[in-house]
Amino acid sequence: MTKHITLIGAPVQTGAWRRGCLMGPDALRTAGLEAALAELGNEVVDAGDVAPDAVTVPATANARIRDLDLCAGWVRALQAAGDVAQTTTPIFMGGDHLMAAGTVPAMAKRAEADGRPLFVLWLDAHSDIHDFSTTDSGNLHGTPVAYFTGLSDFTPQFPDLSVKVDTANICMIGLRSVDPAEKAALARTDIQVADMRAIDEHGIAAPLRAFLQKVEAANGHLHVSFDVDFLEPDIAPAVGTTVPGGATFREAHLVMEYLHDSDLVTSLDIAELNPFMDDRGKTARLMVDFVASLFGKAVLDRPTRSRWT
Ligand code: 6HN
Ligand code: MN
Ligand code: MN
Ligand code: MN
Repeated sequence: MTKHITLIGAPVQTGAWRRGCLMGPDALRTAGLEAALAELGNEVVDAGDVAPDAVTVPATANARIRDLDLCAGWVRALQAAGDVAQTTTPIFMGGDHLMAAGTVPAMAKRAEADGRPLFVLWLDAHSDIHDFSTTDSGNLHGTPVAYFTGLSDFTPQFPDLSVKVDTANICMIGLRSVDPAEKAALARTDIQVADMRAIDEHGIAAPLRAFLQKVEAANGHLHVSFDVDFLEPDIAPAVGTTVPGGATFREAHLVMEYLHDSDLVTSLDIAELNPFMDDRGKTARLMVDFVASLFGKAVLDRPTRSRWT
């Protein structure tokens, strides 16, 4: 079925310590994202890049937090940018993972307007569930989950959220670097977590299948937030926060195929791509390949939903 896809560039890099994620959207364009999706029969529009709002916000008690004004400007601008994609499938081309503090609330609002709950699949080495007081690094890409779930208060620096994501609707796959405060925060929630150990023991399909069945049963919207560091650094070096022992090509590819076959995905983030760290564009090209698989590139056609029910 033809999907109407809107590409939205989110060149935010102030959430990360290493600079370079601002080139992420252009690297994905250069690697041919639009053509790869169009070739599969999708209608694709590149809406260009979002720019951050110019805002000055009050300082937080934690003096380590970096680039707070610019980060707050990005969160505001990306929440508003989600509105342009009301009836299409947006692909938000990041940008560091702070982007999700903008994109996920926008998609939650959209789902609510549709009378449906939003589910979030978080593919990442990290849980990104710090808040303004617990972050040691001061890098705000480590905080979006605590914000969009309402687990911590981020006001008045970030907008007050009218719609929050229910923690029961979140599944994190690929975790292998979780700070102590994040571990404690996760333990207090019902977020489903499949860390790398669980994947080694049971495979990557089992937790994904269980989650997709929940999304389906609830008739939910599904937002996928794909942090490049979910992947093994050997195959995806273009990321500032590499952690060894990530998802293999085969594992990540299977996730993409399941997501496609489920026909449940309503929006996608591509986060943390830092082209400055890439090896002849190989990570950008790999991400294009994965996104193409999510949107229908397959060796053999399988009936929709056949792989996970
Ligand atoms: N990401 N937990 C570390 C921190 O600095 O708070 C790493 C965060 C990584 C964020 O990968 O999107
Ligand atoms: Mn640009
Ligand atoms: Mn992340
Ligand atoms: Mn990460």
